Amino acid sequence: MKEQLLQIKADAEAKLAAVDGDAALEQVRIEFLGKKGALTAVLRGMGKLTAEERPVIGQLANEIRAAIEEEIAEKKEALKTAALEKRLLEETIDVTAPGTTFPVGRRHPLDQVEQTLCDIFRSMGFTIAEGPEVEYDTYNFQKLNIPENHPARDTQDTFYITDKVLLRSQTSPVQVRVMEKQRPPIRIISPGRVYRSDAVDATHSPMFHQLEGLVVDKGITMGDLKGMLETFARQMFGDSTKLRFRPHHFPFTEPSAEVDVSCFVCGGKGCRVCKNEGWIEILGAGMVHPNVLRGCDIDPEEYSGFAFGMGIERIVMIKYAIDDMRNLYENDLRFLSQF
Ligand code: 2U9
Repeated sequence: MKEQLLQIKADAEAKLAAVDGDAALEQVRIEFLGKKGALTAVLRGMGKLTAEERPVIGQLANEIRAAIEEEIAEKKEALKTAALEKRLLEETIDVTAPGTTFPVGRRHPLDQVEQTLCDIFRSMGFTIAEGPEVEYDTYNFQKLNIPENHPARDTQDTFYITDKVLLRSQTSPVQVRVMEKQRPPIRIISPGRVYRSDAVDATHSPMFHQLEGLVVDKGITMGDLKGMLETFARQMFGDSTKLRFRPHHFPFTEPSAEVDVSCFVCGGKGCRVCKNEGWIEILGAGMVHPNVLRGCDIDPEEYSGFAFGMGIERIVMIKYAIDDMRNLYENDLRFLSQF
């Protein structure tokens, strides 16, 4: 019987060594220690033993039971540790790996330049005025000295909502509205979207942005206009920028001029940016026409004023040497992320 017990122990140890999971372990426990298990079967035969043999075998059986129980407990612990180790290996987090980066947006170049322009004019005491993009024909044309059938209506042809209501072709009606409501001194700029029925190409778009300015007060002269524009141009394009005024005609200003800046890339020698001219046209300007002042109930004998206007797209294209305006509207991030 002793041999039988030792054999059971050896069998149990061999089977335990091969166990690879909790279910298999439980199988081994039932097989050796369970009610119908090997050890119980042996102990049932103890009745046949002599009185001297019984306590000896009994003790050995108890020792073997205890030993197998301990080995099962150890195996259980080992399985738990192995499972944890496996999980730790599988679920490793590399804290040094680069994280997920989220792209950060930025302002559109048109908006950046508009903000810069506004900052410069604000620093010279201008306030910003805004008005409707859907305008009356009267404010967009009539009050700007452009009567019906005037040829300027052709170059500023726009989109009509009705006979009398249209999409503004310039931001000038904003200034007219201010002049009607406010008495001089007036010193405003009006940035915003304008519309013209132009076909799309590298330098035209049916919607673009303008920034216009207006100063009305007693004794305002063309000298004030020149000085103010020079201060503006030097802040925008650099301290050594020179200005050139060429005579021009606008219905709403008299006299009128187109204004060029000396090329900020080559300084006037001629290069790709200024198309070998040395000069770059940036805006139009002039003294507010007496008819326009009168139309807003401001006496041109008492007051005078100057006005100017520029296309913001044009300024952006000059500043960044962009040769096709369509880049500014296509929202291609490969283009926009360069600014
Ligand atoms: C009032 C009186 C006069 C605004 C002016 C220009 C000259 C001008 C163009 C620049 C390029 C339009 O975007 S563009 O095509 N503008 O040349 N604008 S003077 O004159 C005004 C405005 C308001 C009451």
